[in-house]
Order: sequence, then structure tokens, then C-alpha cells
Amino acid sequence: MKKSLIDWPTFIGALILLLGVSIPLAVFPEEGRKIVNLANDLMTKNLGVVYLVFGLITFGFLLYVSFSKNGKIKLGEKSDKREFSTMSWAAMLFAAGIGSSILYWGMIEWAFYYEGPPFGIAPESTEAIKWASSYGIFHWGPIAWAIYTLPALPIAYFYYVRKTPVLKISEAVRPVLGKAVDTPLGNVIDILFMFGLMGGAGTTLALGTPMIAEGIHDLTGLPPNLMTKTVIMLICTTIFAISAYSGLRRGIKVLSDVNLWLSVIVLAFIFVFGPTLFISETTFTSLGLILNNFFEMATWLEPLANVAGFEGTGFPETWTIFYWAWWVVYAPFVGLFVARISRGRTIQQMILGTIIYGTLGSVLFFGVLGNFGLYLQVSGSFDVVGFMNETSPEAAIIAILNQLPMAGIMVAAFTILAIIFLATTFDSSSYILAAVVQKKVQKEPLRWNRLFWAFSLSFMPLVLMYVGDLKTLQTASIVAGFPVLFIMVLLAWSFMKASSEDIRASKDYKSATIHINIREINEQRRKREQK
Ligand code: NM2
Repeated sequence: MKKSLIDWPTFIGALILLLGVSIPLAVFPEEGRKIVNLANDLMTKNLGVVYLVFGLITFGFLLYVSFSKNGKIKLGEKSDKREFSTMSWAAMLFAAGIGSSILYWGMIEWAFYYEGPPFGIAPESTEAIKWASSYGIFHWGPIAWAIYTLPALPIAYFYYVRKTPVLKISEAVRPVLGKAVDTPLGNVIDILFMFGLMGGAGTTLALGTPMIAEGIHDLTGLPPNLMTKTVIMLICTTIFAISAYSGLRRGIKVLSDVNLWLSVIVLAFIFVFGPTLFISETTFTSLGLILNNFFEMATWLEPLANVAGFEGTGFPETWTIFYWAWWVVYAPFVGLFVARISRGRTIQQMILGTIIYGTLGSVLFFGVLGNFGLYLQVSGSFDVVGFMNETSPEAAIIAILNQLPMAGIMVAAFTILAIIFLATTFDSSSYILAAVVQKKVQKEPLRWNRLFWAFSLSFMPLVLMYVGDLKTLQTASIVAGFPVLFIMVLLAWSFMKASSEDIRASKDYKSATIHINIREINEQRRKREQK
């Protein structure tokens, strides 16, 4: 009886694609790496402009929607209260959309920019320092969060306003694709999204695991080798599998709250016991720099780099384009998740809440973590960049933490936080992957299904780690994400089409908050069709 709930073609299709990519990569790692890197080069070089245009348009589109009529629509019935307090909502949203990578890049991204600055600026110069402390915030800022929010619009709309009990990407593009969604095209859309997400999650694990291993090494002396990393992956998987199994309210919400409070403690500690004034001033100055150069940063490509005789920095491909692609593969998942937790809010509140709280969170992490490291570097008290070049970025991250008072406790707190951050992204990913392979989601996706996708999420990174190729996976995820761009466009279109149609049919379209009564509208439509 329960089995009929599963959408088997999507379920099996996603599994086949997953195995179809990971097994050849595991069996022929050398060739696999070459092909993936080639594809990555082709994509970022030739399609970089597509990603940057997409990012900027998405940002503008969301601002437009939030202040348009469509933004006034309430997600749910007139009487529906907000399902979660704003605090829990923002914490869940941040914890779901952001994983341990914010600890990784928040700590060390500046060092890469310091050594390889944008705009042809001299490395390690004062000018480079300015950008080093700012570019990370930009890459985790409003455009990135807008990319995350876009898919939430149609999904939340269909779930709470049109009352379709399906948490699926394919369902959210029905207004545009119509009956084609019921053909294999619908399955392909869901499978591509699932594959992109599994790839994006692989990137997260590829960065997170060595960092956690380095933290554990520092605390216990255990070598950060393959064995330790395997155990770490298994422990993390168990944690997020339990959380996904316990469900949204008990598992995911509890872990997100812990995540929030532990983050606050770690950030507050570094802020207070680190260079408080430097952190505040540099973060504030960075905000001005970003605001002032927002469009330049959002559009910067290196057209001359493709012309003979001019040398490029490779910065746009390595960073901005890579980042937008990485946010894109996660976006439908975050959209599904944000949609699920946003009952009782208006579209405008959902959009502005995600962009503002999301960006604020990023500013805090990058401002505090990054500027602490930068301070050590520029004050001459610890040569982070030199240390990083001799060892690894993750070793440098732990070494930075070791400059704090009560370093042992801080490394422990940071490592635990990394594990929880990872878990809170992966439990919600498993939850959503499970939802997408079901025909219907009444309250929550089936438990065994959630558990199954929790383990599948770690399976591929685990196998590939043994082949020594998490890096390939990281690149593969970005390549796999390209089709997701098209899905994103369909999602935006679909939202506008459906919500505008319903507003036109609604009596209530003039109030400050629009309550769409879908039963009434459907009734009217039926009557009109009968006539
Ligand atoms: N994004 C936000 O690893 C993570 O933090 C998950 C990464 C897309 C750059 C998300």
C-alpha cells in the first residue's frame, strides 16, 4: 500500500545516474578526472557569462516580485499562523542552506584573494587586502541568496496556496509545461535536480571532511588520514540520518537551533577575544566597498583573457562563476525546504527574509572568522598564507583557531560546529530528496525513504574518497548543475504565470495581504468551463 507512494521512475532514474557517474569515476579515475576537468573548463570559460547574467537577473527579479502584487500573497489560509517563529525560521533556513563550507571559506577565503586578488591588483598589496576581506561576503551575499530563494516561490505557492500536496520540482513547473510534466520529461527534471544536489553536497563533504579531520587531529593526535576521514563521514552520516529520520520538528529543527546557538557562541568568542575593533571596522568597510562596487563585482568577467597577448587572472572562473554554479545546484533543494517551512508568511516576507537574514548570517561569519585570520596576517603575528602554502587550507584554519585564548576548547567547539553544520544541510537534503521521489507528501516523506537518501548522499563521496578523487566530484557537481539553470528559469516563469492568474481571479487582490481562496477560484473556473 505504502509503496504506491513512491515515484519509482524518478527514484530508480536518480540512482542509476548516481551509480552511472560514480562507478566509472571510481574505476577509471584518471580518465574520469580529465573528462570532468575538461568539461569544467569549457563550462566556466564559455558559459560564465550565462551564470553571471542569471545571478543579476535573479536578484532584480526577486526584488521586483517582493514589491509587486504577487509579493503580497499569503502562503496559506487566512487563518493560518506562521508555523515557525521568525527566529527558528531564519535559523532553519540558514542551517539548511549553509553547510560546513561557511566555516571553511569564512575562515580562509580571504587568504586566496590576498594572494590572487581580482581586477589585476598586485598580490598582497594594501589594495588586495581591501578586496580580500570583501569578496567572500559578496560571494555569499544578496545575489547568492536570491538564487536560493527563486525556486521557493513556485514551490511554496503550489504547496500552500494551490494546495498541491507534492514537494517536487517538476510539479512546480506545471503551469508552464502543462501535461508534459506527466511524461518522462517530468522525471528527467526531478532527476537532474537530484543529481545536481547530490553533486553540490559532494562538494560540501569534500571540503568539510578534511577540515573536521584536521580539528580532530589537533585535539586527539589522530592522523587526518583516510581512515579518520571515513569514520568522520560515517559519524556525520549517522547524525544526519537520525535527524532526517526524526523528521522536521524533532530532528531538523532541534539540530538547527543547536547550530544557531553554537555559532553565536563561537563567533562571539572570536569577536570578543580576537581583534574586536579590527573585525568591526574591516567588516563595516567591506560593506561599503561591496555596495559601491556591487555591479562591477556582479558582472566582472575577463573578456581580454581569451584574447592572445593578454593574461587573465582566472578569478571569475575560479570564484564568482564557480560560486553561482554551486548556489544554483543547491537552490531547488533550499527552495523546497524554505517553501516547506514558510506557511503563514507572505511571498514578500519569504523573499526579503531569506535574502536579508541569509546575507546577514554570511556577513557575520565572514566578518568575524575571516577578519580574525586577516588580522593575524597583516599584524605579522602569524603568517597564515605562508603556513597555508606549506600545509593545506584546512590545517591553516585550525592553526588560526590555535591563536585564540582557550584554543583547545575553541578548536573543539569549531569542529563540533562543523559537524552540526554539515548534518543540518544533509538532513534537510535527505528529507527533500525523499520528498521528490514520492508521488505525494501528506505530512512528511516516508521514513525509510528519508533514511535511504541520507545514506545515498554520503555513499558517492565515500567511494570517491577512496579513489582519491573528491576534487573530481566537486567539479562534476558544478558541471552537473548546468541543466538546473534552465529549471530555474522555468520555475520563475511558472510562479509568475500561476500567481498572476490567481490574483486576477481573486476578489481580494487590493488588500495589503492577498488571500487567495483557491477553492473558490477553482469553482469559478469550473463553472466558466461548463458554460
Ligand atoms: N553554498 C552556500 O557546504 C555548504 O555550506 C552548502 C554551499 C552553496 C556555497 C552550501
